[in-house]
Amino acid sequence: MKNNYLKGGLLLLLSILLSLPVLAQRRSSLPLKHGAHRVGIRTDEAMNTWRKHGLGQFIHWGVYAIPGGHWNGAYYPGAAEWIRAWSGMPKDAYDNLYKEFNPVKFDAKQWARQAKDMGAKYLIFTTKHHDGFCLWPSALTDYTIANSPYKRDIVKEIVDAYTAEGIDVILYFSIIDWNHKGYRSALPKSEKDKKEYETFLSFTRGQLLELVENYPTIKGLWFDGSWDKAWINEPAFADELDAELRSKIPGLIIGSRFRADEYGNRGYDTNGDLIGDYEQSWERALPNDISEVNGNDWDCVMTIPENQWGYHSDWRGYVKTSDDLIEMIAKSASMNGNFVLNFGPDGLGNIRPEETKIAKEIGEWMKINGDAIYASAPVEWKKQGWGYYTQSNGNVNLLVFNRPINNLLTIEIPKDGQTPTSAYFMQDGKRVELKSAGKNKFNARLYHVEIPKKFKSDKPFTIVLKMAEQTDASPAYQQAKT
Ligand code: FHN
Repeated sequence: MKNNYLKGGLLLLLSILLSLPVLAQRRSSLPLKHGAHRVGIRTDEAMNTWRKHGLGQFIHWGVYAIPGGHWNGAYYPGAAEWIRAWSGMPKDAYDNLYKEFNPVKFDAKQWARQAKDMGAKYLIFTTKHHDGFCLWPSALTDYTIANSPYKRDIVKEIVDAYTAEGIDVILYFSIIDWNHKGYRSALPKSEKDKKEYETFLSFTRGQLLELVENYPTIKGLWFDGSWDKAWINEPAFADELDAELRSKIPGLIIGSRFRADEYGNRGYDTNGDLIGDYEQSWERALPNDISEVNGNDWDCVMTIPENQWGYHSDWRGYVKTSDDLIEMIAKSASMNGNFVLNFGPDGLGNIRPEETKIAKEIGEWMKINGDAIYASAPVEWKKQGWGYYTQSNGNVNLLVFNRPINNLLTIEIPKDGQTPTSAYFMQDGKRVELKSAGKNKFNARLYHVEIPKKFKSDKPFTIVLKMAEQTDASPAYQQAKT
């Protein structure tokens, strides 16, 4: 098969390289009951599909979108979805907001179309944030969409609309629930406290079972708010629930933020192994280098302003541009991660114009350059200042963000690496000159790809390197010669 050698060879090398740091960073090998149940990445179909997504959309939506970061004319400087925790807003007023939640402009199909146009392959959707308000008609509490003027099952509409567009859905669920009487943040102290917390645990289990049973097409659960001492102190409960949820949907994906081991270690267990299917700690930050991901699958969840997830009508500070975000998408892909961009629709169900503009610009770029992102894998060549490498379809992609003044993209290939044979622009297939530039003192082979002077682009662009093919006949031919 075409370029199978490059693909197979590099993937094999990659899987060896990716498994090494995991082993290297193991701290101990204590027998743990509730630690990681697997060392190394999951290689089943569901996870292989997730790994290829490249780009996802996050949506934070709930009653916090009504105040949109303001109360009684005062500006809340924190993340809008946390406004209930602010002394400037009475809790009662917040807890009654659901009586006004009537997002008449909400159109799940339109949101899904926009996400598809942006190039998102999966969605993470908040079913319940820390305030406890449920966007599905949970039978276990009255604090749900069913008791708002809107009434409709928003989670169902979202799951159906996105699934129909071919976008996988993962449901976000906050363990923290400020609305439930039994919820505790600190360790329950008295017997009464403990009993109440038990009601909370069984409520949490019941709600999660509702989600997997009501929406069986979902691909995963994305947990948040799992840092409370009370929750960390329940490793057996969380571990059993984890298994129970997985038994309901084959292939269900659960990241590293759900549970802790019996020593209270979250994310990575006491032995240093990742708990869950992928690393979930890359929030509003990207690794600098692939060595920082420890060979694990990972995704990065990112806000457009510095730290606003839910709708805040007044974004202050630096707001990322589509160029900033596109670079993050490329950087994530170059380190084998998915990039997930957050949207915070307003209280009526409108996606704000700034987000729509960004979605459009990202989508335009992904339409041209998406082959370098989706289903791509990292390339173990030395990083260069002009941008990022990925490999896909047997080719190596050069994602150019910083065009050099001399128009020469330098490539350094390790002495036993594959040889590039030609180069062309991904956008139109036009050939670009590829020249050998000798070797450096480490014996790495140098190449220059020359960007034509007349080529103009105000967006990052991709140059594809065709690699020398190893045909099935070559080994036999070589044997015949000797
Ligand atoms: O507290 C939340 C925050 O509001 C937001 O939902 C993010 C998304 O990853 N998670 C928590 C902070 O880690």
